[in-house]
Amino acid sequence: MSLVDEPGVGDPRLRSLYEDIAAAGLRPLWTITEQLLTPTPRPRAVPWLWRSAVLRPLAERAIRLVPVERGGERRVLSLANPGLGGRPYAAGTLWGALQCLGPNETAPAHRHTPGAIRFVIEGEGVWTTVDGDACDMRPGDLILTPGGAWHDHANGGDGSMFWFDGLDLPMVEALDAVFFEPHPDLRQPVTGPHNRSEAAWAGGGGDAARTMTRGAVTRALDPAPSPLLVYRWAETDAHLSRLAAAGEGPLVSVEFTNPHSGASVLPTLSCGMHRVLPGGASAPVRRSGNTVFVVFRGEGSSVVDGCRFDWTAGDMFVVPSWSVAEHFSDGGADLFGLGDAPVLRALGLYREETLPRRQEVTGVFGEGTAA
Ligand code: 1HN
Repeated sequence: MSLVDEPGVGDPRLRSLYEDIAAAGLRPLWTITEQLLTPTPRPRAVPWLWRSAVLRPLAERAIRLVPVERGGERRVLSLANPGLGGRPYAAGTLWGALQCLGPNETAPAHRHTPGAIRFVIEGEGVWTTVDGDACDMRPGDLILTPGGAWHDHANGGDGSMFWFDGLDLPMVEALDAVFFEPHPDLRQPVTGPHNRSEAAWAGGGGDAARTMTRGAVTRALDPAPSPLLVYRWAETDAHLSRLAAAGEGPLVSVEFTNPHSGASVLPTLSCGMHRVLPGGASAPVRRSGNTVFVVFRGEGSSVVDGCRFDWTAGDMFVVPSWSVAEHFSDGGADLFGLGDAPVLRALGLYREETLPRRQEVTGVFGEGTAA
C-alpha cells in the first residue's frame, strides 16, 4: 500500500504533498517512526535450527557430485535464515555454514575483507593455511582466518572432513567494504612447520590463561585479529572442566581471546564454548546481538522466545538479538557459540538481561506449533 492510499489521506492537498514527497525521492519520517524506532530490537532473522541429520547427508551428496573449484571456491552449505528473504545468512550480522572437504581435495587459496572462523565438527587430515602457516584441524578445534589473510584448506587424509564456518560477511557487506582476491596458486606456499602461531603463542601445549577467559570478553575492541590462529579442543575441554570442578554451573562458559590483547579473537566476532552440566539448565538471558550455536557434544534443548528446540551433536541453531534463551541438557552438552558482541560492545550498543523466571514453552520447533 502506498502512502497516498492510506486511510485519512483524503485531503487532496495532503495527497498531492505525499505524492510530491515520494516523487522527490523522500520519505516523511512521521509516517514510519514506529517501524524504525522499535522499543527493542526486531531482528528479521527468526530463531531457527538446522539438524545434522539433514545437513550431513546433503553435504555427503555434494562431496560425491560437486567438485571444489576456482570460482565456486568452497563446498559450503550456508544456513539461510527463513526471516531473511532468501539471503544466505544465519542472522542479520552473521554467516554460518557447514563446509566439507573430501580426501585429497583442496579449497583454493584466496583472501577477502570479511573475517572467518572454523569450528571443526568431524574428521581429520585437513589443514587450513593462513598467510603461510598451516594449521592442523581436529574436532573441537577453533581455527581463525582473519580478514585480509590468504587462506586455503587442504585435505591430506583419506576421509571427509566437516566443519562450521562463521563469518562477519553480513556486517562487512552492510558497511559496503567487501573485497575479494583469488591467490595466483591453488595452494599458497607453506613457509615453515605446521602450527607456527600455536608454537609461538600457546607454547605448544596451550596457555589457557591467555587464550580464553571465563564468561565473556569485556575488554576494549582490538582492531587487530588474534595472532594465535588455533585454539585446541583439549585446552578448551580442560578449562571448562576446571571451571565445573570449581563449582561453576550449571552453565560453564569460556570465550576465546586474543593472547596479545585479551580482546575477542577477531575484531568483529566472539567465539565461545558453553558446557551445560548434566541435568543443568541455564538462566533465561537475552542480549543485543545475534548468536549462532553449534552443538559439539551431547544432546539437549534450548527454549528461545517460548519455542523449544531439541538438538543433538552437529545441529546448528540461531538465537537472534534480544530473544530470550535458556539451555537444558540431561546428560550434559557442549555448545560452540559465535556472536557479534565485540562490535556491539565497541559501539556502546551491548545490553544483556537475565529474566526473573523461566519461559513458558508454547511450542516445539519442527512440530508445526511454532517457528
Ligand atoms: C570463505 O572464504 C570460506 O575460506 C568459507 O572456507 C565460507 C562464505 C562466504 C564467503 C567466503 C572459506 C565463506 C567464505
